[in-house]
Amino acid sequence: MMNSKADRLDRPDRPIVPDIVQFCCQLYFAQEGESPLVIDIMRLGSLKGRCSVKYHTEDASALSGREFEACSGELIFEHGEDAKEISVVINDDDNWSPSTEFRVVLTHPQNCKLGQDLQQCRVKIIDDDAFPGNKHREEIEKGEDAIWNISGFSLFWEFFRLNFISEGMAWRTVLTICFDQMKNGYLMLTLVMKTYLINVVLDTSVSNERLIFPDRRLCAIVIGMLYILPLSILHVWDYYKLSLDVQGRTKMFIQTTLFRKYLNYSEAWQKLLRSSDTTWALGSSWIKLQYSPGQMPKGSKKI
Ligand SMILES: [Ca+2]
Ligand SMILES: [Ca+2]
Repeated sequence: MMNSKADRLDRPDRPIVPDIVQFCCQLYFAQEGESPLVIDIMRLGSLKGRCSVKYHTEDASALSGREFEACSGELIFEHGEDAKEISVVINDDDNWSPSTEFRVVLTHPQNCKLGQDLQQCRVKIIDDDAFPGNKHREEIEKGEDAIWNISGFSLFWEFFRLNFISEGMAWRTVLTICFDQMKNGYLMLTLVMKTYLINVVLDTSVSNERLIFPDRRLCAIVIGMLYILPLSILHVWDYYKLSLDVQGRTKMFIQTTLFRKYLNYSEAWQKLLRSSDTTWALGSSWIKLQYSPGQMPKGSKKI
């Protein structure tokens, strides 16, 4: 049986063994916006004298400045103190995402040592937003029948917004939209050149004053080059666009976020989904995975 705090302080005969400072558990959960998250640190041992540890947060799938605010500092345990707290600000947003996590790490123990297995802990941030956005949250929470009543364009726009703000998608999308206009420009150029070639260059009854160069042959050669040279630029762009892979990244974003969402379901929730449904949802659709809170099995916990 563990001795009381007073017993431990009143036993001078106890051999000098450094106190242990560690987290109370390996995993903490925080709901988006439920801030600050309080993380408990405990000190085990004689509690004699003063000891201290430093702490800091480390990014993982949750990034500081986005899902949470980074923090660091020093915890000083005075004589007899056996508990401290760390407060971490958890941010809230309106963007759907899977659960993300970051780490809090203890370092630099002074007059104590760190617990072997609990010198760092993970913090899992549970997303509280509807897919693909909160604009249609009410209908989405009512279930599949209500979802079908949502305007298709509005739903698409919400998905586009979600996809656009995902990592690396904004500049790729803008670049693709802008540079794809080169094909429209080339089409316009060829239409103008065809008209000019037929109506002016090849029609010898037309006055030479309308030629861009004094010689008709030279005009034809220049027009021919203007047909061919832009094609090489368009080809280079098409080749580079393959590496941007906007379509592939969109699919990957949905598949990875859905899979991570599924892995964070409680056992009761995972039992609700047949493996065939999961495979189908990951491969072609995702609507089945987004259950509303009202559909949660009794006594289960969505994590
Ligand atoms: Ca939120
Ligand atoms: Ca969110």
